[in-house]
Amino acid sequence: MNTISQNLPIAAIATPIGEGGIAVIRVSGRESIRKVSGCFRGKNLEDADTHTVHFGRIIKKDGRVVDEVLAAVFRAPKSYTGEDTVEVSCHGGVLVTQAVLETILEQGIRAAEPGEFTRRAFLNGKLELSQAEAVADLIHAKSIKAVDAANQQLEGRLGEHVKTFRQQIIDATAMVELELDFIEEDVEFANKDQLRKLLADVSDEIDSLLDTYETGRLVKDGVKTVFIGRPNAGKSTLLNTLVGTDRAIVTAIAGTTRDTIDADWSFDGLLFKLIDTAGLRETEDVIEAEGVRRSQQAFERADLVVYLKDLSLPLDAEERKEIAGFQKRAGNTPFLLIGTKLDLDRTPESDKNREISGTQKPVHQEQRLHYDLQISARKGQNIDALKKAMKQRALENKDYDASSLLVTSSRHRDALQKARENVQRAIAALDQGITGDFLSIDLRAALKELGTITGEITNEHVLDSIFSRFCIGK
Ligand SMILES: Nc1nc2c(ncn2[C@@H]2O[C@H](COP(=O)(O)OP(=O)(O)OP(=O)(O)O)[C@@H](O)[C@H]2O)c(=O)[nH]1
Ligand SMILES: [Mg+2]
Repeated sequence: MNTISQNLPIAAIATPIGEGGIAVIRVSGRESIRKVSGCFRGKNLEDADTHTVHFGRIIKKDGRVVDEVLAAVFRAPKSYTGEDTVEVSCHGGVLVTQAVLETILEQGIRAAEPGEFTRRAFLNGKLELSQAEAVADLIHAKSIKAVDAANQQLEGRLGEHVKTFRQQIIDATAMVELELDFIEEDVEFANKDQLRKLLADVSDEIDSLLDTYETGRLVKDGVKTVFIGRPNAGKSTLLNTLVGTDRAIVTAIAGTTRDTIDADWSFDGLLFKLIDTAGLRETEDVIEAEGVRRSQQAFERADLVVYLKDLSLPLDAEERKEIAGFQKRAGNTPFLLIGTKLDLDRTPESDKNREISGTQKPVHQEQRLHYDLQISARKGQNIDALKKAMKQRALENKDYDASSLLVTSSRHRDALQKARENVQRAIAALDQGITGDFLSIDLRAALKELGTITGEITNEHVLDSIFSRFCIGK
């Protein structure tokens, strides 16, 4: 006998809708094996052992054959959901799969909601909430690094960390509350120094986990990388070079790109969401002006800014100011200053102009600009170095690999931050000699926050929002 209480059976197509070799229909819940048997001609599935596969036919009530299938039987609690489960593999056509599902539903089984199988797995204790979320992350992963991060979480490593923190706080709470119980007798059980150290350690550990969020977010969602610069600097050419297709229009006419253009590009397992923008200049043209406004907007939202400067043109004072302005406004956002068109000569004409202008010294001004790299997209010069620099700068040389545990979800980050705030409040209370009952309130609040990560503490609203991200059949 298993201890899992089984819900009414649900069914859904678990594979993408389309033409393929096979499609899988998943059925889970109380009496799901008996109910599927009702439309399965072959071995009686009710007699089948767990984890066995059986050939047979799905038949309508009137005896008409719908498809030849394989039915895999998993008995509770040893299944994904923890409930009795049948997975029916049928031929992978759109209509035939639908017909098999409908025939199964006619046996008194309900169509599943998005993520309902995983939700049941969570409710039945097969997965913690952070692991269930990792399943969605894994499915939606758009880069190998995102797959690695999701796998770490799926293995339960985040949950383990959080459980350690919880245990430490439970120990601290116990110390505080024991003292409260004997308050009348004026006994001091909790060694204040020991308690303080315990809490300070937890706070530090939560901090180091929180530190991984910035990297985690970039790994999971991709690095929003904006190319900005003057018209004709070679922004669109660089975007096309990286993605390997003519995604953006390139012409010798300044002001070619009017709207921002997005393209996904992966390098070394990391996803970059490249954004090509309209070249920055004052313009009377209403459409171009709107484009320039959008360039600025893209800049504001970027995780990585790449400013492109055409090396074949002189650097005027205005652009120098503009670059400095962008660098300043970028603040902590990584910034790369890239010289383009390295294959072209820096025209003597432009140097001459500079001397003639007289307001500046006749030195080659560009030498005074510190370029991170000088490239030629046309000749492929330094493009590999640029790719590496982009990755390095985006992750700010953070030391992490496939086995690193990263906090990738803002829900988890928020809970960790709140937990840390509560722990710090408790430390402050301790330092101020505030009584134990207040301390205990802060510590219990911290415990509650941590409990929301693993799902020990949750509510329907949170679960609905998490599982709505899933596909039907997962
Ligand atoms: N020689 C040379 N020409 C380049 C290079 N990169 C771009 N160009 C040329 O420079 C011109 C402008 O390139 P684009 O990529 O359209 O420049 P952009 O920055 O997107 O320009 P806007 O969209 O107008 O802001 C085109 O004629 C390109 O062929 C390069 O590395 N070397
Ligand atoms: Mg362009």
